[in-house]
Amino acid sequence: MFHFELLHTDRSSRARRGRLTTPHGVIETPIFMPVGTHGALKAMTTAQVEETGAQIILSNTYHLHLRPGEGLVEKAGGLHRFMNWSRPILTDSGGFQVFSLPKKKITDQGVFFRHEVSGKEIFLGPQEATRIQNALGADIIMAFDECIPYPSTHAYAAQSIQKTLRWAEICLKSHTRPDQALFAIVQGSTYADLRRDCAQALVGMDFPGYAIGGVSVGEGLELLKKVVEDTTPHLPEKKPRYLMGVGLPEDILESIERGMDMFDCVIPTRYARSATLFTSHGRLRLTHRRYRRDFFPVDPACECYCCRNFTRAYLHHLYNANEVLSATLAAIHNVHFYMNLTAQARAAIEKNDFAAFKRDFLAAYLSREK
Ligand code: PRF
Ligand code: ZN
Repeated sequence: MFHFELLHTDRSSRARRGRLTTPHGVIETPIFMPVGTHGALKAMTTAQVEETGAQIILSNTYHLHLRPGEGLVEKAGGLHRFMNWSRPILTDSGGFQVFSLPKKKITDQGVFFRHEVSGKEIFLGPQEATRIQNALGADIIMAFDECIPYPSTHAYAAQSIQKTLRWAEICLKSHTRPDQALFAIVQGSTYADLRRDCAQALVGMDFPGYAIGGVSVGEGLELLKKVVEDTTPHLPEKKPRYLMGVGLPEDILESIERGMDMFDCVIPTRYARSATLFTSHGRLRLTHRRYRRDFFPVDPACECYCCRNFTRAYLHHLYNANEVLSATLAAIHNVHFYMNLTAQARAAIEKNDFAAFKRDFLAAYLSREK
């Protein structure tokens, strides 16, 4: 039911071309997963998400547990049917969302926090996170981990990975659905020895996939690259590798080059709502006056629904008029841009040409900020 095939490794870098088979279909890697925190990609219908070419989307245990509750989602026939998305879904465990809450109490068992709306005390731990994800029914579910802030001391990070490792074992034991793949998460901050220890211990537990967590917490691209380089040598070659919460196009390309297969981030949909659109020649801020009479598409080279049908001047107008359609059209374009980015990366790996592709893409993309 779940199977990863490593099809090819680039000859010019460590980039990999793979294929992940799940109960809801096949995912060609490297892949970017757009984020639908509450069971929806903000401002998009699932038909629009499908048209961008998205192969898998991400949703969140923490948010769906608080509202509407996994019991209701289960009653609706699972998350796929509830949100009318028939392709694969991955749910994050909440191990990042709860740790970013302002008022929480972390113990060896899990995390206590207050319900955002009702004020009720809630507990989330490895057993709870796994039970909730089993009820939601995503194809890939994540272990409950501790994502610590950057910077953290070596001593604190070392203690924390012990907790993440204990929790990973509990997740493995609590997991009841063979039609869902449970991925482990490697933590260890920016310390190479801790990343190695954590990865080796998790690999010993034999998960079907491994994620690198604890990144995109303000460490910057140079340290992100170092964490990936410190961790991947300790991960199995033949299992998928997921870099959590990453990122900008340049972060994704650098990490693909270092052997990562899967990515997720709110950036394409979030930036869409603040008028920032990605193009092959850099980002556009469509609220700028210079687009008032610009009757070109957002990206003349893009084949998305937005670029085929609308102009920069029209989007500029929609943002000025506060029309919700601006968010929809921009999200369609931005998600399509990320899908196209990873599709081009896959094609380049197949041609053993990833390094040149990355160089040329970044040269054009970073050439100007508009
Ligand atoms: N752990 C989990 N989800 C995550 C992360 C993590 O470390 C990150 C990295 N900041 C994003 N999403 N469970
Ligand atoms: Zn477009």
